[in-house]
Amino acid sequence: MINVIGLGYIGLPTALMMASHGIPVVGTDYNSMHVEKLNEGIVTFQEKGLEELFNKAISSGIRFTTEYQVTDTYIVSVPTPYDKFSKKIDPAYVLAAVEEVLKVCLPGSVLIVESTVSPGTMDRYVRPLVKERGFEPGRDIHLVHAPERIIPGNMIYELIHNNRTIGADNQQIAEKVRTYYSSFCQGQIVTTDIRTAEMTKVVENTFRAVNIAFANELAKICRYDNLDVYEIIRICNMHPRVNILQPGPGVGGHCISVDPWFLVGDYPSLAKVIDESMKTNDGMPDFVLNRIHDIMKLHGMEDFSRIGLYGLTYKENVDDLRESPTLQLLESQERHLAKGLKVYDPMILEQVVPNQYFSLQDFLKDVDMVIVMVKHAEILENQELLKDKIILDCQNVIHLPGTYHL
Ligand code: SAJ
Repeated sequence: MINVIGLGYIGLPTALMMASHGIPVVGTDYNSMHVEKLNEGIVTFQEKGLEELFNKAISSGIRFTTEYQVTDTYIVSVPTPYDKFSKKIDPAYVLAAVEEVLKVCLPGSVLIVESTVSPGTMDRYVRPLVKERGFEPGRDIHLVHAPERIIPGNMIYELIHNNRTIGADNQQIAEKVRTYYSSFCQGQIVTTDIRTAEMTKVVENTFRAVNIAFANELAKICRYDNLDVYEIIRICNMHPRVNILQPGPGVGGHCISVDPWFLVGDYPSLAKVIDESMKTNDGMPDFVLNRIHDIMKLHGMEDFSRIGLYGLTYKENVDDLRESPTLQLLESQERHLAKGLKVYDPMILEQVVPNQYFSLQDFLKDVDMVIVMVKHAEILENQELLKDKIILDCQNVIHLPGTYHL
């Protein structure tokens, strides 16, 4: 039986996937309300295909509890926040989970950490903790790092089809862990050592962050000279070896906006391109705020009270708010002692910020200018509703005449 610890965005789909492929699974989470909901049959976040998978896993016998289970295999997928000042990872949740596992696990257990960790975390924090508690890694407990790669919005498909990496201290354990993942994963499963596995995960997200930063920088350069960045990217991408990503109002989510900082934190004098890229991405919400200000001046608008931000989530068609550019923009606005921007997001049904609306119609009634921060399907399908508004489209998805861009 596998005990999956942490039933969030990664742990829950992983647990459900394994359970519905014939592996006995118990899911553990310290949040009792969360566990209660799951036990009542309610999925805790929205994701394409998740509910169906949930029902399948329930009929296969998955259970949810707040208790750690006595067993021989654990998958830890708890959050790994980072310290905004030092840029270093905070492994506290991972270490707390490992401590709890050590209290109940059977001799010779396999402890798989799926949480994204900064390179070296397993050696620097997890291994010493295990030894401190009197366990010998490689004998009493086997440590593994098996980072996930699934993208919110297409998690279920990617869980099945993406290639995966398993980092272990020896091949025998790596092969054992491979059998669990290959129960559902149709991609290639590469085995390597733990430090390499840790580094690959962070490097993958850094690659994307740096490439998004390049697109964002182009947007700034093109704005300065009044050129159409989207047309330039479109033409450049016709070159067989060029593939530029899209500029946007900022980079959110718990991965691309966080993981690259681990490299900056650990290698400050070496990770220069990464450092600048992260600063470029983090500067985008302020760049949007400046654009709003410029457009307000053009239209003689003096305060923010009839300006609305469309979209609160970190990207389209998910209900995930982590590190969202809109939240960053609102924070920045507050720091400048300006307030009043109105906000609406069809995916967010609870109030998370002031001046938040819960119906597109009500929101549009109260604003003259709309900033499209997130390209949710709703706005793509209803763009004619914006036809009398001043529009700043940060996603290049609105085709109405007079629309402003980044
Ligand atoms: N974004 C842009 N321009 C682009 C693409 C994205 O501004 O051209 C923005 C998005 O709007 C969003 C942010 O970047 O705010 C990140 O979104 P994303 O969809 O690129 O990535 P995530 O964070 O949802 O998922 C990433 C994925 N990593 C990579 O693509 C390398 C996913 O595969 C990982 O599993 C996930 O991080 C993770 O958990 O690490």
